[in-house]
Amino acid sequence: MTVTTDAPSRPPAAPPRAPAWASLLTGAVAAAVALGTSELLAGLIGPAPSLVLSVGNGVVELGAGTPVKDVAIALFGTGEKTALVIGTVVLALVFGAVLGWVADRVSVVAAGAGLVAFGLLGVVSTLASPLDSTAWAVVIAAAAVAAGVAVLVRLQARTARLHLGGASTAGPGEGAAGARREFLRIALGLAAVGGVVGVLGRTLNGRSRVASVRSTVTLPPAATAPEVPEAVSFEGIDGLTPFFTPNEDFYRIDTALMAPSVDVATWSLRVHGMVDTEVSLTYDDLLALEQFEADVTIACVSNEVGGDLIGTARWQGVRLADVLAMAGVQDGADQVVGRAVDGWTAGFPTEVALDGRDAMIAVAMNGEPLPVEHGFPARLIVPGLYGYVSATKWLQDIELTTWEAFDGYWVPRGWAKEGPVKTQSRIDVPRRGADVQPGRVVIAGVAWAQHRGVARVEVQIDDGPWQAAELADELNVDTWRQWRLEWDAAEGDHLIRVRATDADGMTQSEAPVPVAPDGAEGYHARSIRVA
Ligand SMILES: Nc1nc2c(c(=O)[nH]1)N[C@H]1C(S)=C(S)[C@@H](COP(=O)(O)O)O[C@H]1N2
Ligand SMILES: [Mo]
Repeated sequence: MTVTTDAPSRPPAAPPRAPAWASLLTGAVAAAVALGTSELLAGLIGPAPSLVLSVGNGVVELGAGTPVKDVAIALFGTGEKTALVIGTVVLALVFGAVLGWVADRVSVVAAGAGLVAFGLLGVVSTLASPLDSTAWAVVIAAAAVAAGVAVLVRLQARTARLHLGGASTAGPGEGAAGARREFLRIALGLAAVGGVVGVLGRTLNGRSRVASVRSTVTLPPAATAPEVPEAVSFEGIDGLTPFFTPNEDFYRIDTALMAPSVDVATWSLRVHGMVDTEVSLTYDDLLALEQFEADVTIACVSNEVGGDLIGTARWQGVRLADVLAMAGVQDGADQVVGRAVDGWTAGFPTEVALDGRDAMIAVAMNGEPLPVEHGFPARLIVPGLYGYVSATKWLQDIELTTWEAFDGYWVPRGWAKEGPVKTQSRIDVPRRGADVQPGRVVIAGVAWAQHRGVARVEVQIDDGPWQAAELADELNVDTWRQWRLEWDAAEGDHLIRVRATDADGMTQSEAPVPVAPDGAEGYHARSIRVA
């Protein structure tokens, strides 16, 4: 039996359809060019919303608003941000592919409308963001959609020829192959242009500019700098968390998909609300005020038992109390609200700012101007409180108000209004899955009870008694303490548990409690096999 590929006798039917793969590829390439265009324009214009970031931000905003409170904050770790951006790009390409199919099977107009809708989604997503200029968002989305539509129309015209190629002069096989090769060359070429232009846009964007300004900042010397005795750290315990967390390893949590780029030339910090005189400080003003340094361990309320959303840094800055005194806090102003350039807010009791603890407007972290991700040019650090109620990064505004008059960003989203850090302890070594040999084994980790201080850490192995661990020296009540215990390990499976007691005599509670609404509770445990 012979199979004919092109029956000459068949009557001419509806216009030939492009193969599905070509339709899908056409749409995906159109989407890639649109995304690339938007990234490039956003990069050229400066800190302006690209389609990817706007749509991604919309997703973040939706996520933050859901009743799934436990996941909400956890979503904003650095890794998840990359995942979110990649996810947005992949979804956009898939959506584009569908539009390519629509263009060939339904109508090009319908497909074009789909691209316009995606652009509109980007614009709508920027509406809620005070950082993004809506005008620029419209310009960028319009240009991106136009580029996408142009590519879609031009490539789509070629997908028809792909089919015609089969009936052309040189014989069925060769004509089709030639047309296919040419189509692929153009489509993939355009996709590559979209990708290159997109990456270029990303590198051009404002963040690299703020980073270069940041590198020219000279920090003023601090009037007071604490001594750090060596005995705050144990020597030679491989895997034990270092006392100071290097900036590059410091956890990052925030709702910003891209860290805001703040131009220190135009930035100022405003102190207002229930004050006698409004104060406005430029970056230079802030650096000219008396500087001090403080070592503080900050933690995220969404840190799970045993988690690593916690770190210790040497912060430099101005006492918050000094700046509040310049403004003159009025009676009844019992809440301090920090507001970031992107509109994020956090509020805490005024009392906490004035009770003598090292609450500060920080400008430096571990001897460097604040890294962009950690709030450049200025942020709040309040020892003893979780970050979500206190540690406003990219700070631009401090408002004195009443406790009832305002709720910070996370409060209406289901998190507690007050966020004192809970006493916790963590096992660092032996590491999970480590191969432990019988004999002398060092168990070690860190414990924290900010602004109260850690008084005791105890370790339990299997059903044995709670044994007192050795504590490294305390630097101050606002920093964590390392602890260790030597153990003569016997072969077999073991469970190690740890618990800390703060200087008020309160031992952390054993019953597990989830992170929402005000921080996890429970003992960190690790099971290990000794063999
Ligand atoms: N502007 C802004 N500041 C913010 C946040 C945010 O989402 N936006 N998140 C807060 C939270 S929840 C925490 S735990 C700390 C984390 O600070 P880090 O990223 O420097 O570790 O920043 C706080 N400051
Ligand atoms: Mo947090």
